[in-house]
Amino acid sequence: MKKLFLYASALALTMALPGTVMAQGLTMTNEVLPNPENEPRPVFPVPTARQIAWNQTEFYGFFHYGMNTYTGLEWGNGNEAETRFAPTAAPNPRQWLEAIKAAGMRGGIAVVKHHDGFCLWPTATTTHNVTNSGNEFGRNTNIPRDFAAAAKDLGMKYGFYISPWDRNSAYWGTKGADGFYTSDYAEKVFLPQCAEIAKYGNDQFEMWFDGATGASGYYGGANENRTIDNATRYYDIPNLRDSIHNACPHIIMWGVGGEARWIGNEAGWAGETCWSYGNGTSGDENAWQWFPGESDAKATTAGWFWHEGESVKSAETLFKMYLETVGRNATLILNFPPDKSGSLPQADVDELKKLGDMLRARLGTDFARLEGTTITANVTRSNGATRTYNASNMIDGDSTTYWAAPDENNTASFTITLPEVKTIHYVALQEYIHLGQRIKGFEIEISTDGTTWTKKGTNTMTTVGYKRIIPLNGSTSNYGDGFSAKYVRINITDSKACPTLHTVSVF
Ligand code: FUL
Repeated sequence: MKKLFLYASALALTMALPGTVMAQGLTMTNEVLPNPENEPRPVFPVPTARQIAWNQTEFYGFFHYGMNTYTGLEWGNGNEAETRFAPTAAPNPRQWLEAIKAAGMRGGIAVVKHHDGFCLWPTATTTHNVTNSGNEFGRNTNIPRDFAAAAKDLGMKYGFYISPWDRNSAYWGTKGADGFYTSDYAEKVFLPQCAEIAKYGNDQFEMWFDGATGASGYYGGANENRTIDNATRYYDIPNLRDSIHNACPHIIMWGVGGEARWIGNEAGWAGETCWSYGNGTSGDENAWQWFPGESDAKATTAGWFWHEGESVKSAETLFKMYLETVGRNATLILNFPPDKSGSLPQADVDELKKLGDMLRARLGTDFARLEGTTITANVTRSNGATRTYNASNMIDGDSTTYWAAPDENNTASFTITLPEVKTIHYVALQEYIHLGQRIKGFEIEISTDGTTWTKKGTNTMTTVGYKRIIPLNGSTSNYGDGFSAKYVRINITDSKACPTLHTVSVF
């Protein structure tokens, strides 16, 4: 009776929907879904909403401060006496954030526990924390509390680096009688620590989830070598990520967390070809998971932590890093280590100000947004019920409106006409990545009269993604004298599907 009923209802469905196919008891349909806005179909993979918001942070600071600042180590062993943490003044995260804000950074990530396990806030999970430190400044330190409060006050995004590898904890890397790793560390230490931190602010934008897999350490006095074979399995990442998202809905879990990737070097550059999926400097055009790149780099000459005698890299060097990361579809997290006083050295603060001035002077005035600038495209998708796909959407300053080509066009060309001849240095493009990263090749031509055109840019103008900034002289290290132009033409020569762009800028 039951069988007969199922058969009858399947038959009814088959007759009701044109193009319906029956296979092994499953009903599949090739019915075309309504698309009143005539939006292009997405090219998968596509980012989550929190990944898009994370990408918009673009350029942010990194602050390595803690026990190592006082021992001179880069990786503490985990057995350092808590009293060695003795700041010479009250640590001042607000000063860190003000300094990077002056450089145009939109947020920061503070280390609150490094591999040595010393916690920079009063925690119930271990005695290896600030409450047992060497002086009053140390005992009153609470970096997550003060960092989150200052960031909110300054209108900046914030996040934390809580090292998963903990060379102090007795629980880290332990195995049960059955020979399998236990979940003790994640349950008794790591997750409770994340929950404690979330009390200082649950709108964190990123958690740095380092992939270190162990080595020798103190481990609660065991003083032995401990390693884990697979960080994703050991930390039970899918479940851990869920728990962390429940506590902090906007967090992108970087690295082993699986939501943003390491760019593959610590020198501040991404590949000119850079997909937001796959791994390493260039990603992989055929990968299946959205995994955008973040480049972590040191702004100073020694380690991640502060060391006597180090100096800060020049604004010009840091600007080059910016162009080779933010300008190549990656984000840039730039490290500035606070010194023993718990503040950034004045030389770092001064260089950050110079960098900010340089960024504003070189990339602060978009000629494409000038009154009187026009833009035309050789192909434009037809309007939807409320959306248009006009070329003018690329210069309206609104990242939610975009230009798109019709489905049949994987190549296209558009021209920006400035109100008058300008000296220009850079062109920036931004894809509407909600619908996936699509562009695979493009050219830039400039002209003063609209008749004679010259090709400009670098040798590898392939991917665009969230943002691509092209130096028209082909150099990321030499600003140069610029080029005179009234017309800028972009030819998209290859794309996975009809291209979409929400912004084009000319600087
Ligand atoms: C690495 C760590 O081992 C370094 O000490 C530093 O924190 C760097 C940013 O990440 O994996």
